Amino acid sequence: MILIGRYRSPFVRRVAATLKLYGIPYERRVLSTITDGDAIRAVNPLGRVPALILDSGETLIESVAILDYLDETAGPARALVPPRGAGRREVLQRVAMTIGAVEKAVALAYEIQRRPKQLIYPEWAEKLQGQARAGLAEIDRALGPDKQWLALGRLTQADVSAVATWDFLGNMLAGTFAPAEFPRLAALSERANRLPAFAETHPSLDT
Ligand SMILES: N[C@@H](CCC(=O)N[C@@H](CS)C(=O)NCC(=O)O)C(=O)O
Repeated sequence: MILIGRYRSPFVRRVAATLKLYGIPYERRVLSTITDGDAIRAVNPLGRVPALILDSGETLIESVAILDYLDETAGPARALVPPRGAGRREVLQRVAMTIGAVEKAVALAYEIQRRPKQLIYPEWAEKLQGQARAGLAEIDRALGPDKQWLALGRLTQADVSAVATWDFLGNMLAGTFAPAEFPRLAALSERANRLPAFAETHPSLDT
C-alpha cells in the first residue's frame, strides 16, 4: 500500500498510526499540498491528502473512509472502532468531536498563516479558534482525572484521532493552544507517543 501525504496533516497521521497499530506495512509518498499539487491531484482529483493506494491499484480518499476500510481489514476483534452498539457510538462521537476541532484548527492555520496579511478576516479567525477550543475542551473533559484512554478503557480510534489532533496543534499552532489549557489531552499525547505507532508517525519526522 502507498500512503500519500505528510504526517504533519492530522488526517494523514491518524491513517498512518492506524496502519501501524494494525501491523499493515505501507510505503509513503511524502507529498505537500502546497508544493506538490499536481502530483496529489493525479492521485486524488480533489488535491487533498490522505490518499491510500491499495495493492490492487484501487485508490481510497478521505480519512474516515480509509479508516473504515482498515477496520474491516483488521477484523472486529482488533478494530479500533467497535462494530456496533453503544461502544461504537461512544468512540465515533469522540472522534467526531476531535476531528471537528482539528478541522476548525486547520482552517484557522490556513487563515492566519497562508493568507496575505491584508486579507485576513480577524472575526472569522476568532470564530474558528473558539470552535476548535470548545472541541478540545470537551475532549480534555472527557478524559477525566484518571482515564488513560478516551473510551472503553482501551486504545481506540478516539485516542488515535485525538493524538493526531493535539500533535498537529503542537506543530502548527503551539502559541494558540497551550498544554496548560488542555493538560489531559497533552498527557494523552505524551503517553501515546511512547508507542511505536505514534512515535514513528510523529509530525516532527516530516519537517
Ligand atoms: N476530510 C478530509 C480532510 C483532508 C484535508 O483537509 N487534508 C488537508 C491537509 S491537512 C489538505 O489536503 N488540504 C489541501 C486542500 O484542501 O487544498 C479527510 O479526513 O481526509
